[in-house]
Formats: sequence, C-alpha cells, structure tokens
Amino acid sequence: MSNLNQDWPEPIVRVQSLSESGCPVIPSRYIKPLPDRPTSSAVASAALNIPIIDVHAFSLDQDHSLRRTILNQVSDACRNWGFFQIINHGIRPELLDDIRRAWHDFFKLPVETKQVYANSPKTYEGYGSRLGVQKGAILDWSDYFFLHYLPPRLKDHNKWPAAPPCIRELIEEYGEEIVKLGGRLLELLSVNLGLPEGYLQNTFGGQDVGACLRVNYYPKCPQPELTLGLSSHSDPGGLTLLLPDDKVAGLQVRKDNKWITVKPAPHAIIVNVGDQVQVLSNAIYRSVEHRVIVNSEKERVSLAFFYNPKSDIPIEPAKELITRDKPALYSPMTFDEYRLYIRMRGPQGKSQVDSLKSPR
Ligand SMILES: O=C(O)CCC(=O)C(=O)O
Repeated sequence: MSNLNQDWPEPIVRVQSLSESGCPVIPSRYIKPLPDRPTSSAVASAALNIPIIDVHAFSLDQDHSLRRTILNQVSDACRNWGFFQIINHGIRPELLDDIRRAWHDFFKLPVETKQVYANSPKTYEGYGSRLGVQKGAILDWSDYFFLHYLPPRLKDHNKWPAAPPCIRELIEEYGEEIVKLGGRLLELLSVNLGLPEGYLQNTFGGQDVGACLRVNYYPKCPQPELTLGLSSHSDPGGLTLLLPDDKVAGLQVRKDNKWITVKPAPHAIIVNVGDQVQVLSNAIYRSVEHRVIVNSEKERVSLAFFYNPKSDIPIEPAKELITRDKPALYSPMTFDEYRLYIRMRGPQGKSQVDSLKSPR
C-alpha cells in the first residue's frame, strides 16, 4: 500500500466557487455514471424512515423496563438498519442549533479566508474538497472541514477555524457531549451483543479512543440529478453520530437495494454502525451504505462525528462471538492501516470492509 505523503493529484477546485459562479452546467468531473445518479437508482416510498429511538432513560441505573425497551429498539435498529436516530439524548438543543449555525457561518466566509486551512491527503485535517487521491476520479459535489477532537495529542486548536467567534468553544463543548454519547451507545451495543457492558469501549482503547469531526458543506447544484454530494460509502470507524441539517434533507440510506431519504426528527442525532463495529461483532451488526443527494435550491451542512478505536490496536472479531458455525470473518487490522486504505481510495460503497474478509 502506498502512503499519503503526496499532495492531491490535481489542483483543488472549491465546489462552493463552482456553485457561486452561476454556471448552469456542472463540470464533467462531477457527473456520476448513470447507475449512481440519484434519479436512476431505486428510491423507497417517501413515508419510510430510519427508526427514531427516544433515549431519555439512557442512564443504565434508571428504570429497568425502560432500559430494556431502549436496548431492544437499539438492537433491532442495529440488526435491521445499521442506522437510527436518537431523540432526548441529553445534548442541549441550543448547543445543536448554535454549532450548526456557526458552521453555516464558517462556510459563508470568503473562500480566501477558508483557504488558510486548505488540507492535504496526509492527514486530511482542514478545509477540503475531495476524498481519495485517485487521479481522474469523479468528484463529489461538496466541500468539508475535518478536524481531530481525540486523542488529545492530535487535537490542535490552531488547525480549527478561528472564525466565526466562539466556533472553537462550541466544538469543544459539542465534542465533549458527543464523546459521552458515543461511550453510552457502545455500552448498549455491548450488552445487546451479549458482551460485558464495557467490552466495546475497552476494545476501542478505553479512554484512548479517537474522535474526529467532518463538517460537510453541500453547495446548491444547478444539475443535482447528475451528481451526488457524497458518494455511497460505509463509515470506516466505530460509530458515527451525525447532526444533520435541520432545514434541508439529503442523506439517503441503502435498505433492501432501495435508497431511503432520512427525515430527521427535530434535534435528533443520527447514529450509524461503522466498519470497525462490523468487524468486532463478526458481522452481527453491519455498516450500511449511505450517500448524500444535493439540490438546486438550498445549500446543506451536516456534522459527522466519528467515534473510532485507538488507531494502533488491532481490531478483530470478539472471541465471544466466534463459534464453530460462525468462525472469525475478518483478520486483525489496526484502524490506522484501515484508514490509510480508505484515504487513498475515497468513498467506495462497501467494497473496503468486504475486502477485509479472511480467506477461508
Ligand atoms: O451529510 C450527511 O448527511 C452524511 C454525511 C456522511 O455520510 C459522512 O460525512 O460520512
């Protein structure tokens, strides 16, 4: 596997600049092959949605029957969907509104101001406009900002935006809340898998987990039927906790070969299982493909927090979940190794995690 000590293979073009140029036609680099276009793939009935789970009785010492209900709902959602949204999760709604607004304001800053944070494929930290380094790849209609929140040695405020005012404080507060929530969700998943409550968190490295934030900015697109804001992919990490745009839909989840457009509940956090949980659970839970569509009317912003294992621990199926009938499906691999592979290739459906299967 080659490394990422290189720069982007082609000059970076900010999608926001293309959008603001007013050109009615998108460059051919953004035109997806026919089967990948939003209008050519099967879309499920608009009434269908991912499960909504009220987790107000989250705390494990609360009422037993309520806790059992939440555990069951999370179990069904993990097994049948790999995606769900949680409400009454304990994060202040004002914090969610404020951080969303701050990031909207960040992306509204002039391109030259954001350019100071231009990223490279080495760490991806900063302001970016492509994922993957394959020369000539067809690109997605989005810009983003990527930063590390944990481990502390990777967290560097100088690499976070300095404007708008308070954005760093908001990221700090939101990060703290999201990390707590991620830990609690791992407890629920562990119990549901029949493992000790702290199992997944310990396997993720205990207090040394990784957490990073990608804020996606999808500018208005004059030909949304030809492109995607983010191509189909599963998330490489452990769990993703997504704060979607409160005004503009766009996230689609693949279910039974159809795309379902997620309708977020007010102030919900969308949770999805990543590839590392698929590996640890020996595919009892599976990460699920998702993608983002764009539109010509409104830009969209989403905040994806990735809760990941410590990056140098080999991750493999839990011994407790390996049986004669179901031997280990994956060989051990550290998240560092896995992420390198992802960072080279960009979004590629489920091909990455499927390619990890141990030869048998
Ligand atoms: O924008 C969204 O709703 C989803 C973003 C996403 O899938 C990602 O950042 O990996």
